[in-house]
Amino acid sequence: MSKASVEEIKLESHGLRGQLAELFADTSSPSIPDDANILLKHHGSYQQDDRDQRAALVKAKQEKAWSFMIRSKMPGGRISSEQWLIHDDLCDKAMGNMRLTNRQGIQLHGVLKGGLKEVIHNVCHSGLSTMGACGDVVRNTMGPAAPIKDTLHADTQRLTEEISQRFLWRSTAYADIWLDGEKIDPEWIKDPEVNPAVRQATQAPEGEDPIYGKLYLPRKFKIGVAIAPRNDSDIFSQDIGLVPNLVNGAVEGYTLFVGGGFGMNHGNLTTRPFLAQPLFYIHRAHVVDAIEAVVTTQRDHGNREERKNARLKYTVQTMGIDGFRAEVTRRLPGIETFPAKDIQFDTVEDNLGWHEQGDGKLYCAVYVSMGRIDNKTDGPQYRAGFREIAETIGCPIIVTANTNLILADIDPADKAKVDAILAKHGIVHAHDVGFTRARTVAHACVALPTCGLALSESERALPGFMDSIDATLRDLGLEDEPILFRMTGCPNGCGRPYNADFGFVGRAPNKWAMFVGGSIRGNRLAGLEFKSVLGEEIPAKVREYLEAFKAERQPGEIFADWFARARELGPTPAVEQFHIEIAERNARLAGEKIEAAG
Ligand code: SRM
Ligand code: SF4
Repeated sequence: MSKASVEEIKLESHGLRGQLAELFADTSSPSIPDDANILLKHHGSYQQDDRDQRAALVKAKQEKAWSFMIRSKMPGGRISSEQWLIHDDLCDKAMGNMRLTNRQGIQLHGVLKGGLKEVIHNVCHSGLSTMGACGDVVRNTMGPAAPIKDTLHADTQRLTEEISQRFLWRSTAYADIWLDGEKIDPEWIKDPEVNPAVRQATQAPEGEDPIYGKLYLPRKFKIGVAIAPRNDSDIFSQDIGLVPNLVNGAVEGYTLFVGGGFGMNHGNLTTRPFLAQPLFYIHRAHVVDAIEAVVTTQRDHGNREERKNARLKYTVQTMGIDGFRAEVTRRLPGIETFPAKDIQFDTVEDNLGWHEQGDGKLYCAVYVSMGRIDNKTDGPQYRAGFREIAETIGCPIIVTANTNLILADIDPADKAKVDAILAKHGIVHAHDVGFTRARTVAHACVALPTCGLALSESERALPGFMDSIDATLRDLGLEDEPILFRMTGCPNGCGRPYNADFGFVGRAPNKWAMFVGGSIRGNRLAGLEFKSVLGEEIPAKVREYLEAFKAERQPGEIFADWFARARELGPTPAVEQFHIEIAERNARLAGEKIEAAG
């Protein structure tokens, strides 16, 4: 589908309505046309087909095995136990499981066309929404996962909700199509604050969207908030990253970073990952207005001719950061902006295990393998375990950006009970794991069999590779080192591989490009080390780097800093000085290695 036609489809959609209601009422076909799928994304769903079955079905000249993926939006990853149980029930309408996403959302895969309306309806009635979870709009806003009860965490969570409110697309189409035009019934929204998204959407008047206009944004748009030094929402990979600044016990303002983004195409040097750059610091009262100024600058200046170059990162590069800043501040008349604060991060990891949260209660961050909540026959029974916790403990639950789960607000008297439920279902958390996967972040994007863009396996492959890599780490005595491993099934970069210590990027079945030299802090891009590595070669390749690290590291030096020193990149400096150098290095390596190979 060419870029122009996507723009035209949005323009003519009457507030993203199109023919979706009619298409989903039609039971004669299991699928919808491509142009309808483009609109459907804005409603939080994608049409997919089962890639495991595709070749055989095509060969037999049969219809592909069509189904739909549905993505629930939860600012800062917050979900109540009641909402969790509704999503757990909905797994039975999907593939029997759900997938935590690395933007703190939840995906259900494999929902059949006839069941989509019921599933979206139930997500909404749980008090969450799928509206704007995908499409050319602002997506789910990420925030610090830990439920610490202090001023900073309260404010960052409030900000994720304010952002979600402000940038929801406005049209009654969503309510008309999925909720039969139903207006909010207070009976099913226990706390109206819990579900501002649906409330606002159902009450919004038809007509041109006040922020997005008729064309919406040129491309998807992502926002994340983090509290230094924990960069758990990976802010340098976001279109806008935000970091609060505390003065005299109150949040005075936020530093904004702009123009991060990871999608690229193998061999297309006009596309590449970028880290976000500092824009400015602004007082708290003006933060959401400043975000709107960035969003509308992208709306008006983003590339609407070529979708591959339409993300904010290219707009920032084209305008230059100074020109971009000038345009954004022009849209904030009378509002003062200040130089960005110097912010240092130490990790993108989750703080796994049990912790005090500051109000006498506890939280427990539980490792979830690849974010897949299912009942494994030969492994953890995540679905049953978390269901039992939701039913018996009834605590708030938080999805982290590393696709782990936090059980929040636990009474210390219930700690043993929670541990017993987890243990009963074979779910270990950091205190029991004792090997690298608890310490090291290892994430893979979804890829096969559902992702239509996958060139290789990812979620189904990484755990196997990590078993070998874990063994190596233990063998070398490096099992407690913070090292970030990420994998994707194609260069779109959903698993955020380009700022990992090791990033594996799918090229073809059982072949990955291997990037090395990002950072556990999330503030450095990795470089392409090998254009194509076979799956069976991955553990040995990784071992070479780990052995060199062990031999050459200085006392206390982490992998990311050793790599920078060994490659004469220097110690990791502030992002603003470093990102251009690394982006250039990446482009040079990509040019030498990818282009040469064709
Ligand atoms: Fe993603 C498209 C899954 C986070 C960059 N992404 C897709 C689609 C929808 C495939 C498609 O377009 O047909 C994938 C659905 C697979 C499936 O079967 O579920 C998909 N992306 C995911 C998730 C589920 C991966 C995960 O392991 O959790 C994440 C959902 C987050 C959410 O809740 O919203 C997900 N995707 C990301 C991230 C990471 C992030 O946002 O922090 C990125 C890189 C950051 C960025 O956006 O630059 C990312 N996804 C992409 C791209 C490349 C965008 C670009 O600028 O080029 C695509 C393809 C596209 O948009 O054309 C894509
Ligand atoms: Fe699919 Fe590629 Fe994203 Fe993985 S990185 S989920 S293969 S689009």
